[in-house]
Amino acid sequence: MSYEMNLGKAYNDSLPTLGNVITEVIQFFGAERVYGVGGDFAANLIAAIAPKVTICPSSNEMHAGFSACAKAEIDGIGFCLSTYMVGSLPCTSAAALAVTEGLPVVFISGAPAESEVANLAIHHTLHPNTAWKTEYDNALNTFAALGVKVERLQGQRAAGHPNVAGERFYQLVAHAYKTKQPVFIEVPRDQVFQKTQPIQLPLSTSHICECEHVLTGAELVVSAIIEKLKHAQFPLLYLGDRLKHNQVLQQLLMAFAEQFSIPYATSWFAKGLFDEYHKLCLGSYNGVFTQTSGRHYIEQKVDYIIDVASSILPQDSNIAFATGTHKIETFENKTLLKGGTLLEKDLVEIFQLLLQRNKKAFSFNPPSVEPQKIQLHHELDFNNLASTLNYIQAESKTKFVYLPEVGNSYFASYSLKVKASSLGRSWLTNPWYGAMGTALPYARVVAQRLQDNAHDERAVVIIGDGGFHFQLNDLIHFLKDNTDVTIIYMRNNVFHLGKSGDDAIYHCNDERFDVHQVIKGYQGSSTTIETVEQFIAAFTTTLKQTGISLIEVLAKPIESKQCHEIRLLNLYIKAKNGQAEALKEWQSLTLA
Ligand SMILES: Cc1ncc(C[n+]2csc(CCOP(=O)(O)OP(=O)(O)O)c2C)c(N)n1
Repeated sequence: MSYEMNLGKAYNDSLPTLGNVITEVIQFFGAERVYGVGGDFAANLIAAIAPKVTICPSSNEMHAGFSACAKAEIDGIGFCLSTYMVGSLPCTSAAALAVTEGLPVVFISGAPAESEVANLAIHHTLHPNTAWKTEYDNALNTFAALGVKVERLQGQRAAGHPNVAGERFYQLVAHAYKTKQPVFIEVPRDQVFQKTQPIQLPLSTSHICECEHVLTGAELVVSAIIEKLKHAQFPLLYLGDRLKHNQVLQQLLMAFAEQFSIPYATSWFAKGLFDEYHKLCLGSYNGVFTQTSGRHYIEQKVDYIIDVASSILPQDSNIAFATGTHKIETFENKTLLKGGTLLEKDLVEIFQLLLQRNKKAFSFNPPSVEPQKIQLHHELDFNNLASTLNYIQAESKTKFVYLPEVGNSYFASYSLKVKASSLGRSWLTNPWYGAMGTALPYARVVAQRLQDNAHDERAVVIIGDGGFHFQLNDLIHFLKDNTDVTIIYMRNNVFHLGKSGDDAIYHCNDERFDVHQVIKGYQGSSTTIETVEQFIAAFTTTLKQTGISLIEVLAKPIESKQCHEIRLLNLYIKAKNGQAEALKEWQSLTLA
């Protein structure tokens, strides 16, 4: 039976193809770029999507996945396109990152045509030659095992009835958007140009969860907070990373802080979401690891804390590595507003009411900030990298968007003081999952977005040599995209963070390696520096350069050159292991 005979000609004429719907849904969610790698099972998808949405090729599928994660971080949703199995399986690393960091990333994979799924073994499937049956679902099962919602779209089942694939695609993407979790969708290649039921998209993404906020009791919660504020003198807003996708809530929080002069601090994982130069900002707090001037105020003065959108389950690195020094974690007079509902509608309601109902304003005197001290003739290393960059950022009109890579660079970056950028983020990594290999795929996306925004802002990657060599194939994309990036290459010739012993496995580089030849190949500029003064000059020069600029810093993998955060962590581990000297020093640091 034809569609026409079943549902009428007019309806039949209105049917889009699945490829049309997929493209429209991607556009509806605001993704003007998708990251991916092609392949025969993805060819129809590419043909359908590419005329309207740019599909940026990545160096490999894992990097495409990481770039889609970065896109989700800065723009609220990311799409990654790959071919069947051989392409989708390398994305599992990025999918695991997205699960952990709470990122709505849609992994779309081409798949065999429905008519191909039978008894013939298909290339790219997992199939030893001794197999006695075909297996098509390994990728679906693998993503499902990570806790990801998965589905293979299906074609027409009843003759004359158009398929439901387009509607399913929308619902899966909406699920990712609402829950801030990745989804994995396989699209049989023969379905891309088939007709599917037409869908009417909501007016905008903000209409998606309209009827789904069913929690009640906000008035009562607000009364309790107002009562606590009445008795407080030095309240604090402590802001967690679940805020990262919710600009409405971010704006409400800033309005609340400003209207009543209540200072705020972020958790480590929420670093970079708010302007750390704002007069109410006490920086990013993490117990003994905090170096900002706000620490003393938080630990000595604050008498009431509203803890907003931090993790439900305590996360070791975000609570001062469970050293017991995170004063906010153990603070008694605190209201916890974790936010449980879709798009944090419960928190939005609470802060809307608080803005209306609270009457008490406070007078906040920001703690005095000592001018950044730098020693121009000292060697530059991890111990003074952050303070030197802070010195440059304070003076510079250009706003830096930092992309620290996991390794010593990641830890050193917590002492950076960041300015607000047009991205709404000025410090971007995967702080909780902690995967090495993401900084360049992330920086590529950031650099593209900064180019679109055309403000005076710069992507700044801070990366060890091990980390750099994980992913330098992604440098080609900066050249192709004509985007600008400054890379601080902290070269110590070893995988230093976590190094225990001197086995061959820790040696990630070779003394003879000439990074300048590599950068030259990508038409970039590079230099090697030794002192703080040379670094400042070199870094400032990169801000005027286009394309890739790299500064090679000859870092020494020795204790005295490590950043404050790592030295403290090592001291804590030694103290825990019972070393008397370390124990004494640790106690003197934490008993204050
Ligand atoms: C994908 C992945 N593999 C391994 C690790 C473990 N790891 C964390 S830091 C690190 C070494 C980093 O070395 P490098 O990039 O040279 O920076 P450095 O610590 O020397 O500054 C390793 C192997 C990880 N976090 N992620």
